[in-house]
Amino acid sequence: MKPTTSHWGAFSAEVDAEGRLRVEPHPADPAPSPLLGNLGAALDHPTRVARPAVRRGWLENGPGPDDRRGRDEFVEVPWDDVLDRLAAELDRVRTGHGNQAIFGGSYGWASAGRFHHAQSQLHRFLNTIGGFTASRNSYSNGTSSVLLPHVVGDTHAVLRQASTWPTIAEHTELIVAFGGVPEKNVFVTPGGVTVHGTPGHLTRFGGRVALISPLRDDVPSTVDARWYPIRPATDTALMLALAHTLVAEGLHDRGFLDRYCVGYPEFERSLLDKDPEWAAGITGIPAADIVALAREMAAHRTLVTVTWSLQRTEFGEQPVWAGIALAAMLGQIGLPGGGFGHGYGSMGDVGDTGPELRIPHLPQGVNPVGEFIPVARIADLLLHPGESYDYDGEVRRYPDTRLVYWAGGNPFHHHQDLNRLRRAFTRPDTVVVHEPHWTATARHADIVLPATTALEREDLGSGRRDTHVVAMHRIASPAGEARDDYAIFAALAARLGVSGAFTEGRSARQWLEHLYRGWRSEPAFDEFWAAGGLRLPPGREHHTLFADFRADPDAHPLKTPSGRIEITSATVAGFGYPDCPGHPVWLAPTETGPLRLIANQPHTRLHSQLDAGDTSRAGKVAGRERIRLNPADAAARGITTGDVVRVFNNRGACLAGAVLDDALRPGVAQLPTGAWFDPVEDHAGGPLCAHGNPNVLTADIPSSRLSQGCAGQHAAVDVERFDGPLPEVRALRSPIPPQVDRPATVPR
Ligand code: PGD
Repeated sequence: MKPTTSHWGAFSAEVDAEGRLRVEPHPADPAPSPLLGNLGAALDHPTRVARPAVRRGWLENGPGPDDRRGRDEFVEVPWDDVLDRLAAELDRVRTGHGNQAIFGGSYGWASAGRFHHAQSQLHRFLNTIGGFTASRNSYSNGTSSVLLPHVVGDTHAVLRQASTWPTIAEHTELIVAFGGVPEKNVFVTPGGVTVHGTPGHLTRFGGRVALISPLRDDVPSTVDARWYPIRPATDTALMLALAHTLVAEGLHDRGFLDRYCVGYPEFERSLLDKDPEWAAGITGIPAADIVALAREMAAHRTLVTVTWSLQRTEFGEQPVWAGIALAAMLGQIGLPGGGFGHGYGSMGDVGDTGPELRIPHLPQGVNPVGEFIPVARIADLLLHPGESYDYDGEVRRYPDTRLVYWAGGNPFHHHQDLNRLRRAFTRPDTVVVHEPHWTATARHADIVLPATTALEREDLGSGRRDTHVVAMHRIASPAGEARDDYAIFAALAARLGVSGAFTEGRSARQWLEHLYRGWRSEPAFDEFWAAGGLRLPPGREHHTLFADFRADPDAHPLKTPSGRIEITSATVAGFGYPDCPGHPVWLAPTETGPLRLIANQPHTRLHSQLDAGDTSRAGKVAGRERIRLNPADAAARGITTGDVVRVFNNRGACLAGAVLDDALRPGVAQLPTGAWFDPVEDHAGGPLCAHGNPNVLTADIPSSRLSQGCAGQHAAVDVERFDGPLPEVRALRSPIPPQVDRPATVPR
């Protein structure tokens, strides 16, 4: 058994005599992730891209816009040939159109491993050939990361210096959890997590939890929570009514608001008519419960937390900003275990206790092209070159994109309104994808280069707040002709005359040694490697910026224009965005429908990764992604558990396998993200995903003009039983026929 790690945990593994992967969790891990069960599919699975492949239309007609992308067949091409063609195409685009015509944002989670991190490799390579148009922010918390600097001056302080779970256990009496603290997500931290402490902390928490979510299981079953089954996308209305009650009953902390905040009076004036009866009509939470909760919050050490999913919606700034305003009114910001938290249960490292150390990483160089897009505007970038849009007080323009290069991400999983994204992907001249698997993104590319998985290469692995740095050993040899992203870029760099700048003359193993030595001298690299990693010194309790601010706001001002918490921001007000005015407001979702779909993170895989793995497949119903429905909504539609249903709206439709569950409030359906998009070309009822990807239903709209963040968490939909002939799920097979005659060379 050899050590390695993944975004969902460290483990040892080996391939047994029958070619099966045997996995043992890291001995220090008290709660190994169920996602380890998916790893078998990372080996020689039929969905692995075995050899470089080029779309027939691109091979025959050359680069150019093409609506056959995603529909055309692929031809396998030898490595040298495909690399020659790709190098020539990169050169054509950069010399003919300029480097900003290359979109290399390439958003995505890729795999654990600091050196072979796919985006870092791509960005370093593109920087050595003159740069690229980048993307900014994330699909995870891209709305908050633009808003928070205006409100508290710092994103890091909120996301990475929250009270730790041990502090919460000691001090917090009440957690008011907007979006809950979903256990499924705490197994994951980008880069790796060796000791999963959060599940145990959650189970042991002895205080009270108010769970505010349409889903009862948004806290672990071991937590004794009081469930407030709120209508989706109405949390801000509830927060405003809680704030209204605090004012009406004189329970707000005037001293804190005067000393540490600006813009409270304007906000308070806006609360006048936001009483609990008003909110009850919007949220579905009885007025008496709202009043009682507000009183309880004022009487105890209270942590107001908001999950990242709440900001992944239209007007997603509002619940975050209103949550901060509410916590400020309670006057507990900066006290241990009190105040505001963001992302508990959204990711493993929020509230975790590991050290906050900078671990080695691959330098990416400098991008000479200044262009970027907010990450979730990818379809607009391709569909609307030259058009202007608002972003955080600026008016920007989309550059003209000729070549899209993706490594380590799956936009045909992560983006909204996939039918629109398909249209957007017809526009560029060339789409290049490095992928271990035939994902939907690979199937929408012109050039698909087979990448190794983390099991097939050596690396250094560690995540934020990880307790260990893992010496990631090679567990298996590469599937088919897969190559490391590094090897692919090194070969392209050689063709483009920038080999030295890209590789600095190092092999992959030499890079690992180089990065490690630049980070620490003891133990020596060989010793570290032989030991399988090293345990990092324990971290101290996070130093919280808000504690210093509370102690002396003049000596430790926030980085906002006023140095204070901006409950009203003159800067944001000055932008004049109706969808994100100068202080938190209630804005009703623009789309309504018979059911509100929650398209949240799956508990059977990380995003779309390893959807063909055992844990992921075991969670499916009738081979499709599982949709949960409240029994009353199902009964009204004649649906029972195990039925295949069609989930639809005016953007698209998908099939899913129904499960009835009263853990959902009526009127709500839940279909997690990540089933590999499987479009049925000629379905009579319009475009249909046979497999259950909810992003055919979500709208490609930004959270607001301020942040342009992803709003994919919700969609207005309806559901009906599907009695027609069932289209087969083809996404978990290879698109290349097994016995195809592979040409040794392809005529040019
Ligand atoms: P992954 O499935 O992790 O999804 O979107 P993201 O694109 O990150 O994709 C990573 C891809 O990288 C996989 O296909 C994997 O095979 C590939 N890969 C892994 N290792 C390597 C490697 O070493 N080299 C190469 N070349 N490829 C590799 C996630 C995104 O989805 C996120 S972060 C969030 S938070 C969003 N959440 C939602 C949501 O809540 N609701 C909706 N509707 N949509 C969302 N989309 C977003």
